[in-house]
Amino acid sequence: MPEFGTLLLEWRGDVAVLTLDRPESLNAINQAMHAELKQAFDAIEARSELRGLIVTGAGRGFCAGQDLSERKPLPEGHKYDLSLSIEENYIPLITRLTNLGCPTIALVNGVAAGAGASLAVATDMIVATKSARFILAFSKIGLGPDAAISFHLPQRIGSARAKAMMMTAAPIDAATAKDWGLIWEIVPDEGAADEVARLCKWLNSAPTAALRAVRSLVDASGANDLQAQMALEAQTQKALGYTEDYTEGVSGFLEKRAAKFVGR
Ligand code: T3D
Repeated sequence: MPEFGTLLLEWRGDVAVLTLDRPESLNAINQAMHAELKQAFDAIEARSELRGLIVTGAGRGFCAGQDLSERKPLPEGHKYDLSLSIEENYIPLITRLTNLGCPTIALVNGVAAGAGASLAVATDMIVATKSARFILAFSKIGLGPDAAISFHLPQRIGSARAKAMMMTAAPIDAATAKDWGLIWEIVPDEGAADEVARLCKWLNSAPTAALRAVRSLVDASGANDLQAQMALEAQTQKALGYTEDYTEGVSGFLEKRAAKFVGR
């Protein structure tokens, strides 16, 4: 298991728990964290049995986005080319997260701002603590949205709310985020660790291939027409029908006992 300075990566069974660990800056992503995120994803993707990923933050924040102390104004006549960092860091990060062969969950334990909010919204499911806030802070520093938030957010909450969130950078609290369908569940502030344990237990005993199919189907539905989507559902059920978990799930039902899924 690699040792990191800006992250913690631990395994709970076959579930990876990735904790952003720069609490003094609300887990803002600096160059060191970008590099370690790449190594962490190398380790996660290399795992032979992978049944889930939970991303969370240390301290009172989830992630405050790009570390702005690395974007101090340059001498006269010089400017940053921000596309370099986005292409080098954020696009690979979001691509790897959304392509992972297991369900992904963000446990948003505090403020999620800028690309930190983008990271959370790119997961399959968000659970947030009561005092969590989502702030699309980009416009506050004269930037537009990035790290795929302009793709994911309108899908989650509709374009009117997404545009207003991105234009105003107004903080959205957990209750409003739940009301808008951005997050699945709210847990007490002091309950984040228990929630990670509960989610790990669920993911370690879930039919992983079936959950992965949910993401693939829902993601494909935006581009498919009805017939194409139903055809994809049929092909997906064909593949799932061959899994050990389907045989076990039906056996469990018929024998009136809880199914013991192995994730295959
Ligand atoms: O550049 C590129 O590569 C392009 C890609 C850009 C992607 C982006 O993410 S752009 C958006 C960057 N993020 C922000 O603009 C958010 C900046 N932070 C804030 O607006 C506020 O900190 C929060 C609303 C998130 C939280 O406010 P609050 O009052 O709860 O906490 P605070 O006091 O502002 O922050 C606590 C500490 O964290 C503070 O340090 P200090 O004063 O105690 O030494 C603060 O400076 C630090 N911090 C917070 N966010 C960042 C940060 N340090 C560096 N970078 C940050 N993004």
